[in-house]
Amino acid sequence: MRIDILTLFPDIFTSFLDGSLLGAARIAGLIDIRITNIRDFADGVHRQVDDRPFGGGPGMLLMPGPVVDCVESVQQSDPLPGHLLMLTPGGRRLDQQLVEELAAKDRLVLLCGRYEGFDARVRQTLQPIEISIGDYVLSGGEVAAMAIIDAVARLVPSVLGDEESARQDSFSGPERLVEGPQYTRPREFRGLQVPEVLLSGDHGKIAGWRHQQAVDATRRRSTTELTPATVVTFQ
Ligand code: 6GU
Repeated sequence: MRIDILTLFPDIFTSFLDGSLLGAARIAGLIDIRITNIRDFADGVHRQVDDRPFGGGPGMLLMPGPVVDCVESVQQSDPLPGHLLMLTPGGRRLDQQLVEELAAKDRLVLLCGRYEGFDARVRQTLQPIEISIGDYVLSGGEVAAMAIIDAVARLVPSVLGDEESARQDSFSGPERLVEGPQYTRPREFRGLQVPEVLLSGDHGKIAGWRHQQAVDATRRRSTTELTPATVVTFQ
């Protein structure tokens, strides 16, 4: 799979892309990730990429020229055109279903915005797939791009090394359940015991227990609120 990242802040990605999982996947040739600085496509001595919105309003918008030129140049750098993803809070919300769809593609082009967003003609010209990672505001698309790349890469065959671990992850499988509790040694920690069933060796029973735990965890998850009672104090 090839992934292009188009950004005004390429440095943000360096340690992320060289890190353990992605670094190894890139060295092994499983994923080809390339970064392009949108500012390289700006004109003039100032290499301006942003300007104030017509009609007034806060902040600065990304100008269409550098962004569209950058996308066209990156797309044309490979005979296989990529699915163009524009990272913006108004886009389709990322979930594991969308991650699976993206992981099935051979090439993705991730366009990161900054400032208050893109000039609307970027969308009109490029017709990207707009993606958001949740209903909150980030300062730019870079953190969202990293979330997408991380989630997609672990579904690319051989990246994890253990395909079974991706299948067992939260939100995988038809029910999209979160994972229930898991335990390792020691068998007892501060008086807390590992559930007997996990030590039983009965794989059918263990699978049934885990499924029920996942159903319970999925139901509990959506109702947790921040209250004074959720602050844990230590003695
Ligand atoms: Cl993709 N971009 C920005 N700026 N904020 C976001 C987002 C993206 N997804 C959620 N919030």
